[in-house]
Amino acid sequence: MTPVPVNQQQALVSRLIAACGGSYSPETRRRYYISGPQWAAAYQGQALFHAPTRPAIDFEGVIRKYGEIGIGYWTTHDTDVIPTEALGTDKQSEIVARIGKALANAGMKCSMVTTETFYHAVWAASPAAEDAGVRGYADFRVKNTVDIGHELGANFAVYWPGSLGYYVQGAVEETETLKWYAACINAACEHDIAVAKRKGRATLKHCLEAKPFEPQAEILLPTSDAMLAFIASGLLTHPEMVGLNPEYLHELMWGAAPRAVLARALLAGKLFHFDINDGYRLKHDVDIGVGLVNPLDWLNVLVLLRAHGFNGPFNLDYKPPRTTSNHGVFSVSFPAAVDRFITLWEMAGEVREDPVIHEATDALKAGAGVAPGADAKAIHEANKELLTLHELIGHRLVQILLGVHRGRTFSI
Ligand code: 3MF
Ligand code: MG
Ligand code: MG
Repeated sequence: MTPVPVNQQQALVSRLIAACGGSYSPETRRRYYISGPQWAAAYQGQALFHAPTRPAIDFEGVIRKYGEIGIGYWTTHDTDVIPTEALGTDKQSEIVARIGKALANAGMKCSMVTTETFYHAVWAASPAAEDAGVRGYADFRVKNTVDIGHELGANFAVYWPGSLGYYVQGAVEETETLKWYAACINAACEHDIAVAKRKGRATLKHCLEAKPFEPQAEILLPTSDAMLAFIASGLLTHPEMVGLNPEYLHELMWGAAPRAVLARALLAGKLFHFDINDGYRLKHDVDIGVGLVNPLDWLNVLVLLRAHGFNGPFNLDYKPPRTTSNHGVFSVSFPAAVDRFITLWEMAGEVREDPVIHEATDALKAGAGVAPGADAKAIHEANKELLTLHELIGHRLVQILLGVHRGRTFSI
């Protein structure tokens, strides 16, 4: 192939992504409760060891592009769009009004707002620091985010306490820090109740998001299960308003089975919101697009969620790789992530109706019909042929993922 000059590269990328096929129309994409974060599209490729590879892009640009793709909802941190020094001022109202206009022009809604409590130097000792001044400022920030959320018509507020932890052991007393953190969540919920009443709106759903490590060395609420215990600990004044925003990769990062994490959240009635992405077990937060690493596990996750009537929000919290250009972010990265999600979601519907899986599952539940008793050997002997169905179900799921159940075979 001859070299491709830079002025022809976008056209090539656009032609090849069209050649991939498998994409849905913006109208179809809008039927799913999928949200695009401001920070995901505006991510410039930087990290501790990485310089940015993409120029900055403002919220008007992100919202317009999301609208064109057919992403129905937008999410943001307070400081993704409002400079820290402008928070709570007239400048904030001005920016929020501009956001409202941009969303209306793009046919989008704001579904979720979140407070940045990890980036600014003020959070060096976490939002639940020893100093009452820091904690008072944290209360201001989460309450201000609640205000922004109601102003923009959001229904969810997310909290990722990434800086709630430490680098050196013994410097903080964990129970004290957790009580202070609970007081901050309480401040947000209590403020929400007052604002919602004044505005005649429902209160927001407040969602805690866990990540096991990074940016702190040790995190005080490292997993969704730790957060369930925190919600039920008696420290929250409104535990009914607080649930979870699990992130797929954050659970893989500590070695969990994300689907089992989600199952525990569902049983507790606390699966409120879900950050969707992909990556590798026991590695750092690579934030790869949904389905690019673990499509089979993703299929199974969506089977579980469909079985329990969880229809979203699904928040595209991933980072377009630093090899992708700004043109690529909106021509490949976001549309392809949405389309993989929709395909996996619809496939999960097929799994739920698959006659082979139905019959195998029913047979396993019917068992051999031996009377319950104390004879372990007899029980196993009676059931042992049926148990092969576990592997058969696994095979069938892979067939569905690969399209083999529709007759796709290879002959060589
Ligand atoms: C970090 C995250 C965060 C949270 C966000 C929402 C930057 O790994 O996942 O995204 O999702 O702060 O509260
Ligand atoms: Mg993450
Ligand atoms: Mg996240």
